[in-house]
Amino acid sequence: MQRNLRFALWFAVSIALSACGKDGAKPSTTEPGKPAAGAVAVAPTGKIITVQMIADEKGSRYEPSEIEAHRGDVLRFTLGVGVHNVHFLADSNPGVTGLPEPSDMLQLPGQTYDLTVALAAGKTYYFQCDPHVPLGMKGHLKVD
Ligand SMILES: [Cu+2]
Repeated sequence: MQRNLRFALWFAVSIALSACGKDGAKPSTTEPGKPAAGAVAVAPTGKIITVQMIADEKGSRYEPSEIEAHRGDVLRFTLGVGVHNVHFLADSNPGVTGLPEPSDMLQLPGQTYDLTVALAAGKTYYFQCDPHVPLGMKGHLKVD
């Protein structure tokens, strides 16, 4: 009887431990950023505008955060420090069609995310970093 109880206890603990082991990192299911449905292809201008994504004692931010670009320019978001993304939020860009999909989270220093400007000219668009928008990590893209 005593032996059976001990075995039952061992068995229960083994199951609990093996269950814990399954809680490891799950593979990401997010897909790389791709143009939203309906986005119109634009002729590349060959111009690349680098936007640093930074987190330090001054806070989390884009540098620059106010960007002017032409259709066909490439915004090259480059990770400096931290984990950041770029999201042109539909709620903050009312009435705009063809907003780019949110980028993946950039996690490796030096990692880049290229976004070809395909939004309509003559407007200013809002974008943000989803985890850091409460800390003020947001910016505007003016398309000329
Ligand atoms: Cu961020």
